[in-house]
Amino acid sequence: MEGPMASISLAPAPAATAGCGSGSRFAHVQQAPEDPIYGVTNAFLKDPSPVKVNLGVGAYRTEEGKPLVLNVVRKAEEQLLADKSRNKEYLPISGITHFSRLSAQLILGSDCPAIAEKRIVTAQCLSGTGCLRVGGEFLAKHYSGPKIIYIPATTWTNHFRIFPNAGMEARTYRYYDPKTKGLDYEGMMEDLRAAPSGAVVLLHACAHNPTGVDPTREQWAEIQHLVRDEKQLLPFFDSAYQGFASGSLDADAWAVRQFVNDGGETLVAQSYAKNMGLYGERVGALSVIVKDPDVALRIESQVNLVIRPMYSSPPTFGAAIVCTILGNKALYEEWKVELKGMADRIISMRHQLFDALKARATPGTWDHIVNQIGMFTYSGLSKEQVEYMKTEYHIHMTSDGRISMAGLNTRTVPQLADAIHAAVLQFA
Ligand code: KET
Repeated sequence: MEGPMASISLAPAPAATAGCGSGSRFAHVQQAPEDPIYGVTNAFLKDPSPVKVNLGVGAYRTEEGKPLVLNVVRKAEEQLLADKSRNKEYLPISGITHFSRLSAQLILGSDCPAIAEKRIVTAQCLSGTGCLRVGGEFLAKHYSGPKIIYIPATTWTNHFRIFPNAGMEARTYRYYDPKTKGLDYEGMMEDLRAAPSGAVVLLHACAHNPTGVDPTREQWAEIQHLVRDEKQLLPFFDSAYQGFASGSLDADAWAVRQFVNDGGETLVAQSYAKNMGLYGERVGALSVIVKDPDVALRIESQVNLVIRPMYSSPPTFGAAIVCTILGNKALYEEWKVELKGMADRIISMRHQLFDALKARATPGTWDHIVNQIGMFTYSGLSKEQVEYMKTEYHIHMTSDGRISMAGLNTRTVPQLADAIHAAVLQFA
């Protein structure tokens, strides 16, 4: 064998020299592929251009291009720091109980029967990703149906790793139709209909990432009928953008509430990364809604048993911020205004980009820029076009053509429009 592998013996090393041989015991480790989203940030950081723009990761930026800490978050932090009775004890395995209750109310509505009837288990987990991971492992260990999760064929790339790592088999259902730049509704229904009865189905609660394409309310009703009545699938909602899609927390929770309020069993992973701007604080809530309060109690014990050997218990500060905001009427109202401000700025970026492309008479149809929902525009630009825009215009985005609209501002819209225009002409 040639190269760095050559010094590795595949035969067991003699006991006396174990661990002290000439080569590394890890020399066989292969370079992992870069994460499709974090990789964009890395390339952006390495780009020396003063006009570089990062439209990769879904993280909100102000009109000045800066990360935003919400005012309500600052106020909550000040209150927490001033409270000298606070300590640094471990939280319970499933986090702050008050946080869990407030989170369940936020996503399901405070009048949700499942909450009143104690048919819900909510655990504070490490942001949306942690909720999906813990939920996935809980299902892999305890779900009585097929341990298969159906994921949209185009989705947040991490879904494809989270569920197999948790022990679930991941399969896909058709979701996005590149021809119409809309929902492949027929394909989705056909694939879910062909799934084994009782399989798990991952649904984006709103503002589907990366496509920005959500089912209509009529389509949701038919999906719900298929999931509940025809196939007895188990819905697992990923809610990473509540409030970010429309600016309304209630409107963006509509689909989740429809499913939970029909009395069927449902899982929900909630993230506070985007809607409270708590990205790095890693705050989220996993809810398992079932039919019976006794079952809920036992599930709680098993969710704890998933968490305890994984990271023992969650961090305190981010969840305390969320509790402070959700538990105080004035702060809660202020948060809703700030959240709407972020959603509105993103929507205005959509219109500015659309107008800028129209003004340049860029070939193609661009209606999807204003029609898609949430943080991203799934532009339809090819890998080559994305690469061209990076080298020629210092615009960084994921290779699937996803544009984080939250990373744009009035100053960078013309630069992006110029780049798209040139890329479209270059690779017509
Ligand atoms: N679900 C979806 C659909 C999602 O887009 C994200 C993050 C998450 C879950 C997880 O977020 P968390 O920070 O764990 O609460 N998406 C953006 C950031 C990332 O890739 O981590 C993104 O797509 O850019």
